[in-house]
Amino acid sequence: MFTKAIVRTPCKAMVDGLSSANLGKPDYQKALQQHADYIEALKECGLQVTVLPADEDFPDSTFVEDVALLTPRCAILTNPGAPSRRFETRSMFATIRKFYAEVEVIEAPGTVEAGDIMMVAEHYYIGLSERTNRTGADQLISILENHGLQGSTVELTEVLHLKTGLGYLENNKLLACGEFLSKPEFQGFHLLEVDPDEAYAANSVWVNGTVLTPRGFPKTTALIESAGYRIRQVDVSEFQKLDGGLSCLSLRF
Ligand code: CIR
Repeated sequence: MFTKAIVRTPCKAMVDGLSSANLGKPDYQKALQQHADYIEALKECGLQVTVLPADEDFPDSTFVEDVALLTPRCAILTNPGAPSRRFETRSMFATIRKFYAEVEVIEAPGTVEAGDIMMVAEHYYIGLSERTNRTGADQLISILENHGLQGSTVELTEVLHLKTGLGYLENNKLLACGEFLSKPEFQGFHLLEVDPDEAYAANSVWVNGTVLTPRGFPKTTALIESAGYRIRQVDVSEFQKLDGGLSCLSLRF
């Protein structure tokens, strides 16, 4: 069970965030409203939410998930592979120190963005992507092992981050789309196959028994419901325009 979450209010500069989505620029006022509802959804799932102020220096800084990995045993500050996001970690360090006595750090030339990391109990799957390199993944695995946890890497070819196409819903159930459906490392899971038309909804998030899903993806919502989960839909259309999914908007721990 998670008890806490960290989020960051989107900044006005988000309209200039990184994107390959071709869905147009986000509407900032709408993004603020959607972000407020996202916070409400986390609270409904029983989490105490720390809301960090908008940081205009970093257009993508609302996607806090990428800059840290918070586990039950240790906290790790990442080193984002996107140059414009690299120093988002500075202010996150101070925040994390309030919750963890020690913070481990991924160091250059290693890069890691934690959207590439999927936790399955004590095992962490790490996507090798344009943002997370082998050196970063190796550093991460050795930090995890020092804390009695394990990690392994997964090659990505089609998506931005590992969790762009995967969502672990606990109980061995894994939402998966595209390239992940056939990867050998995931064949032991009960795969819930996300329709390619609704690929964005593969990034749904289990929070204490409820699954947060993006609004507007009825087939995936029905699929998750039929697997026995309670659903809380959240409209995140303005974040989708920046390639950001539901998981990217919070650190849950
Ligand atoms: C980026 O390209 O870095 C942001 N526009 C979106 C980050 C999404 N984060 C995630 O998937 N974990």
